[in-house]
Amino acid sequence: MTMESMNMPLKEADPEVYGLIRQEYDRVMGTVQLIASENFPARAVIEATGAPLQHKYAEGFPYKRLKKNNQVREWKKDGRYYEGNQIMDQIERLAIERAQELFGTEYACVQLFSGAPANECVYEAFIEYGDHVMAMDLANGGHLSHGSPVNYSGMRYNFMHYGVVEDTGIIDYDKLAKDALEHKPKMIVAGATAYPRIVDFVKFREICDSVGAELLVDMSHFAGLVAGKAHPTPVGFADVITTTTHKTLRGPRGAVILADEERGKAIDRAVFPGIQAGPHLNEIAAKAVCFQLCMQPEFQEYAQKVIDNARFFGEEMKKQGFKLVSDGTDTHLILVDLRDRNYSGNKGSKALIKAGICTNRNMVPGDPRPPMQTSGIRLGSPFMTTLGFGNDEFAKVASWIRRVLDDIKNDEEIEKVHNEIAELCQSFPHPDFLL
Ligand code: DSN
Repeated sequence: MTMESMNMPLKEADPEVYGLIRQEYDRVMGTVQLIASENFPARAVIEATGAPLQHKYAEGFPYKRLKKNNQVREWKKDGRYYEGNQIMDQIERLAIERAQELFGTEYACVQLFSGAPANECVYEAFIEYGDHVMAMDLANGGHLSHGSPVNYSGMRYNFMHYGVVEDTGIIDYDKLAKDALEHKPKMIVAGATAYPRIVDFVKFREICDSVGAELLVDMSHFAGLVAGKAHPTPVGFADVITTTTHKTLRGPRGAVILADEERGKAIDRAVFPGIQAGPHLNEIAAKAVCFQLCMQPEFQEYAQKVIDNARFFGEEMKKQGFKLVSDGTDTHLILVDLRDRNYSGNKGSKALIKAGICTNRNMVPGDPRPPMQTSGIRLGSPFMTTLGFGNDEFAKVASWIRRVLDDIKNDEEIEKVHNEIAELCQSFPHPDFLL
């Protein structure tokens, strides 16, 4: 490699990687993206993520906590361990202040690399190893970082899991309240990755108060719907909130933690020096851009459209003969129960991707199959809503899914569906941001 190659554009410096990025763009462009946790970011977010801010180390925060009880942030004091962060301080401050304004909280930490470390930092800040915690069961829609035995959270803390009432697919709040009295958790985690209904934050608060537990809401999936005022907010009920920024928020990959000022100090300490080191300032800049875009009126229209599309899509799926967990959705995602078929969610999602429909297999409540097989498929509306899909298109998608899943070995039919999808996708191109 010559020194000149260091100054070449990607296309010339590394045609192999450039070619793969181009191929990924083409893959996404020619198929229907229904993975509920994925989205296409705004152009300005992509630009900020790729901005030349990656040279700088900026351990610490753009403030110091100097006042009484070390709680109030002094923005003018140097809180970094490296010199030369005057501009980075301004970028991070913008991201923090915009996150606080967008969600209406006193405190935000914007340095989190992703959702799982965000949850890790919250546990580190507020509970001790071995403490009792409660969270949604993975098979009922929870997340690995909510105490799965194969995850750090389940290895360090004593988790008890709650689930849904199998018939209704709704969280079993009565059992949760009863189990909480018995388990005496220090913390209860609300929020999930495959729960199609609105979480009742009032009930969670009451249950936490009844046992003196902290309430952590992980709103990674529905944060964009909250930001767009199309979904109730956990602010005012939760003690701490975590969210990723790349799902319904349409921001860069990463996460934030939201809380009140009082809890901020412990969160700061858990993030740095506790768990993370040098923050990624390019991603923080992109988060600032994302929060600004989420405050625009058109983002509220988008968030409502995501929900309207998911609801309509769910009804169409039912018309096509599918059973949905909880019989529908209030949010951006749908969980299809395939237990009435003679194949797994894995087989179903593999047949769908052959036809150009990208989904993920997912456990359903009471699932007899293991996680690599599952008896369900999770579908989401955010990505295709971003690209302009409405009722007509989601009705077509439901009918394509039926044609594929009614006969998953019929390659001729799968090919026909694939061609129809490729034709429709041409009318909904992704903006091509690759230089
Ligand atoms: N949050 C997961 C998902 O919902 O796909 C990934 O960690």
